[in-house]
Amino acid sequence: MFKANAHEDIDLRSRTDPKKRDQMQNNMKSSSSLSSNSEWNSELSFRTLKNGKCEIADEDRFDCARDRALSKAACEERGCCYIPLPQSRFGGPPWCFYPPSYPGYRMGPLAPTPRGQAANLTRPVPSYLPGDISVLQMEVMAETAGRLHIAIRDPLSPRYEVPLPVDKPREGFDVQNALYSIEFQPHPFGFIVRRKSNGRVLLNTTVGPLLFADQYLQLSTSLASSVVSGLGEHYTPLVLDLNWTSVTLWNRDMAPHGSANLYGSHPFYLVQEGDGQAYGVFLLNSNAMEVVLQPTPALTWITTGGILDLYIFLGPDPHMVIQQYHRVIGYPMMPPYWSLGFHLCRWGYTSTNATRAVVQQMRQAKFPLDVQWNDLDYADKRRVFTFDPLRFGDLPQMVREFHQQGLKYVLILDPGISSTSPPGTYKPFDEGQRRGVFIKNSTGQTLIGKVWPGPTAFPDFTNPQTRSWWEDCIRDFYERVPVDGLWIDMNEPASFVQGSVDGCPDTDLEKPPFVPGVIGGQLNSGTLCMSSLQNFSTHYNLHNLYGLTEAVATHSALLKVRGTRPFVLSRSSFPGLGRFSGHWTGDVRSDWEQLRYSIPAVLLFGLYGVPLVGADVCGFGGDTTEELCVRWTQLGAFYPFMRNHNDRPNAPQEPYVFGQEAQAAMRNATMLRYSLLPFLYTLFHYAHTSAHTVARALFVEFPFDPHCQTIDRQFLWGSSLLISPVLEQGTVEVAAYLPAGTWYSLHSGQPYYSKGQYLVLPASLDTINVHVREGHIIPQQVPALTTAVSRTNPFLLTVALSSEGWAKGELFWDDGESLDTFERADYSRVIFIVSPSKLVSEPVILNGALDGLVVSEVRVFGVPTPPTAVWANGQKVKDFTYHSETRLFTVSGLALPMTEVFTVQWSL
Ligand code: MIG
Repeated sequence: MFKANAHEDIDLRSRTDPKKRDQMQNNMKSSSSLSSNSEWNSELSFRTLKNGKCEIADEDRFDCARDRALSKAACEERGCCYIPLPQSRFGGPPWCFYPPSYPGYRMGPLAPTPRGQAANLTRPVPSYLPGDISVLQMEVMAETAGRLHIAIRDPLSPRYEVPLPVDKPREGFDVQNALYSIEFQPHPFGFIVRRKSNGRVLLNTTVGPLLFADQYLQLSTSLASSVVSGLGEHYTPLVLDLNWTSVTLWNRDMAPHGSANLYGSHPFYLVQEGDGQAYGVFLLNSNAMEVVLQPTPALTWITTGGILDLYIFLGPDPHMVIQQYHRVIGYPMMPPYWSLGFHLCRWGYTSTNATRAVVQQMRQAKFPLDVQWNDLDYADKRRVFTFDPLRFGDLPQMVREFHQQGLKYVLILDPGISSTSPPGTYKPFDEGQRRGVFIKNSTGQTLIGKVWPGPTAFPDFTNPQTRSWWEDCIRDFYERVPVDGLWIDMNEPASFVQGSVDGCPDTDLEKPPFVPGVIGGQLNSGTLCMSSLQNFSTHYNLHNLYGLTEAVATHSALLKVRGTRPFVLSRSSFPGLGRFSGHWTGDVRSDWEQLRYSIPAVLLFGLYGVPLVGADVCGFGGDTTEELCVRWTQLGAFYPFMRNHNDRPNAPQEPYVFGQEAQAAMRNATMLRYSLLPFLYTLFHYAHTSAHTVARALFVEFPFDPHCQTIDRQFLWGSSLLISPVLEQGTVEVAAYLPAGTWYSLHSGQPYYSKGQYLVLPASLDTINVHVREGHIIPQQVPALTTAVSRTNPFLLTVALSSEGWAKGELFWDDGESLDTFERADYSRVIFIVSPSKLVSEPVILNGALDGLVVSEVRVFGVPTPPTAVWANGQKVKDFTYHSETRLFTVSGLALPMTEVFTVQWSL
């Protein structure tokens, strides 16, 4: 069965003729048997003779010694095969691996449950793991046609389960329509999930044994192809490397690099099957985990606690997989309009006057700026909910000034609450202690770690008391400093001491029998003791949820205190974060490689349901260069979230510090973003209501184009704008892949007719290549230096005609900040349609916010011959131009109210 699957995979990916394919298949088989018969090890042939069961292809080996290194004797004691290979012990196929049919659980009969069917899994002999659990219950729930849910629990003593409010299946689903089928292998237990339409195996867990011990749960499965994305947060390309690698999911304050576990955990992967179809798998588990990837292709989940709670999404296309996943974890929030503008921050704006000066220079240099930020500098002795009386004494006044200028203001909020101020002088701590809101150590005292203010206590956001105390803290502060949003940093949570200032007890929670490959080597490195106590469970179980729970509390507090759409930006993340918060990718370095990897990072967070995401523009760590900062600003103009942010010691990188040419390039890019905000906002509306992606990987939009599978140096906004940035130093052209069809330069209207091919496009320092897809209309607005102003400016419509002369587009519009405008139908929606030679604009819903706004200009790309006359609402228009070189037709000087149906017509 496993072989059949591998064969199928080749079948799909190679697109070769069947004969060649068979040859490849044979080659594959023979090459693997060659390597396992190689002459260098005589012991090997001995074992193979003695025990034919160990003769399996190298890439099919599943590691029997993942928990610790084993000698040959110890390996064989486990009943596993030990066959060394010439590679080093690290990387490459394991030497100690399970033979096929390695003893495991035995499955009992299936019986109906209220949610599906369940069976007991029992093993007569415990596994080699301490704390083995020999009786399990598996429940299989066919939840929707595209979603299968399989949970494996301990029926005798309930274990920790992630307290995430997941979507309940709707009733009335007819199993006949399921896209999947499931088969069981009763002994040793395993299951196989197939795509019903073509029989393709999507999961096959019989490839390795199921292990289920108190602190070690393991499940292996085949993959339907090698094109796998997800399992973040890591510094990776869009498609993972399956060549005997592993990724660790454990939230950690760590600058993005190498294979390190970073700030967030997303136990979700999406597989492109190679024929346009895709599926996804979500393991709802928050414990420290490692996922082993091997070229079979296959993966092995190993988690250190909780239960195995798997969701399988059948798509059948990538977009539907994402939508099915987001249905479970929650669709993303609708961000306030202003949060799509330009944000400026740095660590080291050391006073209100320094901050004011930055804003003033931005204004003088005529750069758009919507949101000014302050980092830790504002806080008195670095304690949150205070401000420095000397350097930030007039902070409330400064924020009011910013508001008068149409700006918003955000500041940083760390979770650590200083614990060493004299009693009676720091209310957040005193009050927090009184209300019992902090995480306790294993003996019940407030756990003290160390962060920026020195010794600190950590709020336990799983405690309802904590959430109301947090709201009170935010309200008290807001009454003095009316912030527009909050930036929640260090919420992995990060601590500068290991575990606590008093260390941690020596227990199995601190030092589990298996520790995934975490930075620092121990789970409590750079964070709290695993044995510390939260309301819901131990920190051991809840660690990966800390940032999410803080985001929930912060979102809810802002909502109550301000009454408008909250803006929260969180560093740490877990599935579901996007319902409450955006994300930035942390402490990226100012270099070209980090610029390049910011694209897959942004695209992956789209898969994870956090569309409001971006990297620090121009880089956070180290000095940027002018050229890098220009290119980064051009790319950053197309991050869904755009913030320039810098670390304390570095050369300044506000756009106005650079030479005139660089400034002009940055200004152009940012202005271009501002002109596109109506379109971006409409995309966010569809993310919020339909789980569409905003910054979109090409494979999601063009699943049938095999070239798009791995592209992550370019991306789309929605389905119609293709962004192809320069990512290398000293380069003034870019090799851009254009999927088949006509694409028009957003700048000039120049058409490119692509068969689905790479084109080398000029990209001088003042340009970012952006192309509009044929058949689409992009709503734009005359840009301004703030969204407060740009939102009132005239609209522009950019029309990219299909070869038959058609195009369509739309606009979602509301006041940009009220709560639940869509849910309350307090919004407008306008549809634009071009049939040959005629644009019609039709408001389908009109509830305010569009009053007084007009369309002033229509640009039509791909008009084959010069129009001779133009009418708007039947009236002749004089103000139009046509460029025969580019086939760009522009009608200007219009003032067509957005609230009314209008037409623009031209004769050819
Ligand atoms: O230990 O607040 O990622 O954006 O400027 C560093 C200071 C703490 C890390 C954040 C960074 C922020 C910095 N913070």
